[in-house]
Amino acid sequence: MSALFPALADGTSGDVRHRPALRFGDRELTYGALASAAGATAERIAGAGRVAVWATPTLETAVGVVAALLAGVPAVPLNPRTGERELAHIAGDSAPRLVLAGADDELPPALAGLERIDVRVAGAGDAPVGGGGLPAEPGPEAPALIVYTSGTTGPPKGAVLPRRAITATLDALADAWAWTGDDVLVQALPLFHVHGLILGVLGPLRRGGSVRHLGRFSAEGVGRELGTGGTMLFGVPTMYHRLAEAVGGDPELARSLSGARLLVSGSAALPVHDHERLFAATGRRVVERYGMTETLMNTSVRVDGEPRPGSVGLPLPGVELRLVEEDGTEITDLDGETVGEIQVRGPNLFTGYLNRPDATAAAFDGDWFRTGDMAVRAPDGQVRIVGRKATDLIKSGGYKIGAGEIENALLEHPQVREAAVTGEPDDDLGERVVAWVVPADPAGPPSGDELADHVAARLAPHKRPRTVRFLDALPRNDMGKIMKRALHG
Ligand code: MCA
Ligand code: AMP
Repeated sequence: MSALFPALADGTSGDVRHRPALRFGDRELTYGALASAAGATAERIAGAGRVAVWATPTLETAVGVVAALLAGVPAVPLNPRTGERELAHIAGDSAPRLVLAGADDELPPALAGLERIDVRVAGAGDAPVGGGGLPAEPGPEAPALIVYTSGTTGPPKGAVLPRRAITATLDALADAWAWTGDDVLVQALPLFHVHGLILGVLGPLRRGGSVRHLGRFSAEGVGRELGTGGTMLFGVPTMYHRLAEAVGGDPELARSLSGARLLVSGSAALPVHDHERLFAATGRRVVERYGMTETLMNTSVRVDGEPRPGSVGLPLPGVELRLVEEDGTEITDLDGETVGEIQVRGPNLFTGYLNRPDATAAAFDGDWFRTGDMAVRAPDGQVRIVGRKATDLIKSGGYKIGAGEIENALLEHPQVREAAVTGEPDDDLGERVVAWVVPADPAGPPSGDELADHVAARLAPHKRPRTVRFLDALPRNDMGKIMKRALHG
């Protein structure tokens, strides 16, 4: 009955029904129980315009999102750590009718006006999904998820992801990775972004396999789950860096990683040093894939391909990719040297930013989406990302963070006169957020911790500056524009 999740329909009968679908910590749902729990919630929300999902790393979030997809209701996953200002923006912009949450979750005032539906999974039987009470599933162009993502300036924008983008990307990855219902995915990613939610939860469910979510990342948890039946691991480079740090002194972890069928990294570049340390300790190569919230997955190293550290592989089936010069001409020479911006088109793309036709138009060159990522292509077509067009976008721990939104938050602090935000290389996070601040009173600047708390409370903890540097004045050019390149430690 579900074009997105064939196994859920099969879950109402036969063997599939008793197969594990989701496991978070020690709580598990079989396909039968998932069909029943998600079907019950789907019936309650069918017809609602749009629903927010309080996206804690729990069974309830996974069930809530599956329910919304079964009901044909677009879901907006919310980071439960989002600060008041950003949450008010997202709630106002996406205007959900309802919010799905776990029964024990406490919701913040910004969501007080919404009807709340508690997602129930405990005691779910394994009755057939949606006993006739659900509307027909919407078509492939219907919006499935709205995922908020940062730009260089202003508040985050909601990327509208249609159902066909989700099925296209998951099926292309299945082809590249020989991903089947026999796979048991291990992950510890947040469930309010594409990586953890679409690849990491909807992916296994579309294949009829299972996911084990750790709740929070730890090398020990990864070792335990891969050592007891997990076949695949998805993570951001920070997680692989932490595994590389731990694996040298932990033969058990090395054994677990060696035994996995596939280790996949994405959301940011995995440094070659970490690739090599993991290879030396486990004999396994981490496979990189490259995507974006707006495009879902564009390229990947294939499981049957030749692994090449530093490369994000080949365009996935159905994805067209080109490199374009500054003046818009396409680079046709695959020489491994000429750098151009990656542009993509295909069924994996979003339909646009919610309420932002201006930003949507600016993101496209005809029907090609401008990624802002700079890359070279080898003669065999392999893509190597070398940087980003915008220096005002920071990738920290795999999270995309716009410098502008942090600068605006800092400027709201009474003791801040001027502020500029940059990213600096960080072994663990890839990049770390650095704030350059001119205090209102040079004799009594605020503390770095106070400014970090200020940003964390308004935006989100992962956007807080990890380093704060005080200056008498920011370097500016003749036009008065801040010269960020002149700022460095
Ligand atoms: C610290 N904390 C604070 C403050 N300082 N809370 C409030 N105020 C403060 N001043 C809290 C945090 O909330 C958290 O709580 C704890 O301290 C540690 O936070 P943090 O330092 O941020 O964690 P970390 O150790 O740096 O986290 C590393 C991480 C994380 C686990 C790798 O960065 C992560 O989960 N990254 C995944 C990002 C991701 O999924 N990106 C995909 C985007 P507590 O300890 O209680 O937790 S999608 C995408 O990019 C595309 C599509 C793609 O290609 O995938
Ligand atoms: P987001 O906006 O959070 O979806 O992040 C998308 C961005 O993450 C892309 O535009 C890239 O800059 C970056 N990214 C994702 N995967 C990779 C990868 N494997 N290597 C390098 N950068 C990546």
